[in-house]
Amino acid sequence: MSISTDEVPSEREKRFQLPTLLQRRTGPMTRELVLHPGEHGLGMTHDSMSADTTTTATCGYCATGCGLRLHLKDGEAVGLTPETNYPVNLGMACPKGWEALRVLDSAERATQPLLRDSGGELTPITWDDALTSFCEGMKSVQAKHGAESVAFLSTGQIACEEMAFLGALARFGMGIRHCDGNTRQCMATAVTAYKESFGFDAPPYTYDDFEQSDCMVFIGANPCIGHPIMWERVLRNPNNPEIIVIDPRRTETAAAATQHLQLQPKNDLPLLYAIANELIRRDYVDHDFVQNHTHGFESLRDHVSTFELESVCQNAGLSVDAVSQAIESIGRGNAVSLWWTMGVNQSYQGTRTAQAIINIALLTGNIGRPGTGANSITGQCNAMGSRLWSNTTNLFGHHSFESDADRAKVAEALDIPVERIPTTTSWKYNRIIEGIRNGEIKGLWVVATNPAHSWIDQGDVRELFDQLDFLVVQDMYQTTETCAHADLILPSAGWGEKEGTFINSERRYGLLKKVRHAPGQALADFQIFRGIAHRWGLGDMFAEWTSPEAAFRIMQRASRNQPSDITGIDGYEQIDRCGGIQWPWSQEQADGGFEPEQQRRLFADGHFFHDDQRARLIVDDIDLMPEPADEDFPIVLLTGRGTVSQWHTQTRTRQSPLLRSLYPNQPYIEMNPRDGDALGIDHGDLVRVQSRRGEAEATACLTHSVQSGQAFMPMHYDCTNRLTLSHFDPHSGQPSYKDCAVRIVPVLSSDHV
Ligand SMILES: Nc1nc2c(c(=O)[nH]1)N[C@H]1C(S)=C(S)[C@@H](COP(=O)(O)OP(=O)(O)OC[C@H]3O[C@@H](n4cnc5c(=O)[nH]c(N)nc54)[C@H](O)[C@@H]3O)O[C@H]1N2
Ligand SMILES: Nc1nc2c(c(=O)[nH]1)N[C@H]1C(S)=C(S)[C@@H](COP(=O)(O)OP(=O)(O)OC[C@H]3O[C@@H](n4cnc5c(=O)[nH]c(N)nc54)[C@H](O)[C@@H]3O)O[C@H]1N2
Ligand code: SF4
Ligand SMILES: [Mo]
Repeated sequence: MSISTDEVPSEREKRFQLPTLLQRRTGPMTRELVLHPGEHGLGMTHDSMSADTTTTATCGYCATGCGLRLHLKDGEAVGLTPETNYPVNLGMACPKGWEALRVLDSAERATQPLLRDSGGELTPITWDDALTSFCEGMKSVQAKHGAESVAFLSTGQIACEEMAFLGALARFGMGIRHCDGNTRQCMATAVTAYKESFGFDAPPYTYDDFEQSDCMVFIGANPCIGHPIMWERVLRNPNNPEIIVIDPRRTETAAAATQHLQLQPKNDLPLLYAIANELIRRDYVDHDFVQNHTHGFESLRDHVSTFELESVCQNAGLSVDAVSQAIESIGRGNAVSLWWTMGVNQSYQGTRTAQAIINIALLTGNIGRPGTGANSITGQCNAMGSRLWSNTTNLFGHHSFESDADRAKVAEALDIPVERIPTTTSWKYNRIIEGIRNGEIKGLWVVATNPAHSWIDQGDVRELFDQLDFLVVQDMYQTTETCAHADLILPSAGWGEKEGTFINSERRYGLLKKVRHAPGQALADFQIFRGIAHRWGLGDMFAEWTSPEAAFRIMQRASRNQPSDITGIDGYEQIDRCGGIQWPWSQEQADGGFEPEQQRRLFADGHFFHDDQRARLIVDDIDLMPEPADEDFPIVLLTGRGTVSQWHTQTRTRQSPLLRSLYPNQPYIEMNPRDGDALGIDHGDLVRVQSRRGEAEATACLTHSVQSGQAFMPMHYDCTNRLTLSHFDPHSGQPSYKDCAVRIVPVLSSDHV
């Protein structure tokens, strides 16, 4: 097969660029605000534009999944505005969304395949040679070290269809045994917690819940920065809700809340157990719900009875009155929703902490009704897609590799021999890294993630990549920290340059559209996988995977009878017409010509996905922080998101001059003024941050938002993970990025020549 780099839009592509289907949901065009061609961005002049030159697509950054209206000229997007009719964002977008087109035009884009030559230089080659190099390189590693010596690391930032293709190609076709995604760094804890508690990885909520609660609890979540449009939905809540934030920092979200429990880091689990204990003691339990729909109440009650409020508050650095007030708000609320993100997931006891949150929702019957739920907020635009379709730790479509029936079902849906499907799950991310370290993994394929910046405790990660026989990096940009170590770089199209679906945080499939030609010879990941399948000799096996929508139909077949069943979706056109479609939407639900409602939540009937339909109340013992502050390293380092305008390792956001102007371009560390005084550090001073593993230079930012004895560094600068400590949640394998001990010393100007 040859790959055409000069992609002529297919008939169907053209159809999706045409407005007719897409305009049905839009309001009067006079309300449309658009930008002059070439002037997309914030603060530009607005003008009206005719209806037949726009289309909509889902944003490609965070899991909020905002709808963006793209303004086209000759089929190419020249500007964008937030979509007013999309049920997610209702006409709002954050700066990253507004600048989504701008970052596509950059000298850092990977525009042709590059192969490292014998002199160590990355040299341009043709796609034909790149496919040959890829297949010969990987096959020779497998021949020398065994089929299992090749692994891949993927992402929550490519389309579902691409994830599905990669997972099926690698595991069923190429015999790759070990693979994982950056979602391990992000959502693994929520997945494990939900699976154990509910019987399936099923975030139950819909965004309307933000507007329907009368009490909302945010635990380890800073939506003002990480999910600003979700926060806008909170602000639209007409019930004057209690907003309780549990976070060791006084974040933007905490400052806007009605109650802030500013606990000492990693005290969440005892605190949540103490809250559960008090809810039981004060009889705020929904006894009918607990009796009819849960399992494990007695053991939960006995377990939490030992978490007495006074002592827990003392250890957590909280006042009993403040926690008591929060308990009353939760207990008395009619519609209480609990939301968590990385402050919980990225913790060495994250799974049990997430389940302690779920327990509170179940105990108080706050699930399945408007404004309720135990709700994990997802990070990346398609982390939810990765959870269902990446074929890494779960079998295609969230099935089980270990189950004979599941393997047979997936084999039939994909029309492949069942023997092709492995019978065990893959190693987790940290074990793959360990496998490189001890020589078990010799070939690595990295797709749409940048581990040489984002993986915990960088230590020798970059050296490890150099030890590999063959490292392939498939990315939009050729300047990432991981690309610097690649033997082969495969240039990819990005958001806006290809099609497929993303699943947002509330389980909504939204569409990704091709509204730009990718630069140079860059190709959609889907096409790259197709090229590899053919060159590897697997053309017949993947004959049906001709386009993303063809792949979507295969995925639909595999989804049948799963809680995430999507057999009722007619196709991409219906997803577009309906403002996205939340799973499940099964054939059964659609029968009779029904269209999905725009806001649907799970568990309205109190039936969970375990065989007995009951949710599990799960409790466990408390673990201690493995590296607490001590005399040598007296400060606990927290890490996370810094600003709305920075995305992760900044490969994308740094391409926009506007976004760059909205955030500090150099690493900084937030520390308490009292610690600054004690250490002789002023606001703006350069400091050296040292942990037992490495050091970083950063500008000191003295602020009361962090407590004395703690400091905060954003993850967007590659020095941050030189400090972090490799430790993981034992159940989910998720890295615990937000707790390690450091010391901070001033850098004297004489140190710098
Ligand atoms: N602008 C922007 N938005 C993003 C991203 C981005 O890079 N930039 N990334 C996206 C992704 S992939 C993700 S996963 C989400 C993450 O979104 P969030 O999870 O909201 O972001 P973080 O800043 O990583 O962590 C949240 C909070 O956890 C707190 N925390 C640290 N330790 C503890 C603790 O022990 N207990 C408690 N209760 N809290 C603690 C931190 O102080 C921080 O305020 O954001 C998404 N949105
Ligand atoms: N210390 C610390 N470290 C952390 C965290 C933390 O809170 N603290 N958070 C963790 C979390 S939650 C996450 S999600 C990770 C994120 O970590 P990464 O996944 O490493 O970060 P990104 O910068 O999003 O990397 C995505 C890469 O994919 C490329 N890309 C984008 N779109 C496409 C596409 O369509 N195709 C292809 N082929 N490439 C594409 C981008 O250019 C970029 O290089 O970081 C983790 N690391
Ligand atoms: S909130 Fe998230 S999905 Fe919405 S525009 Fe911003 S980055 Fe995109
Ligand atoms: Mo994430």
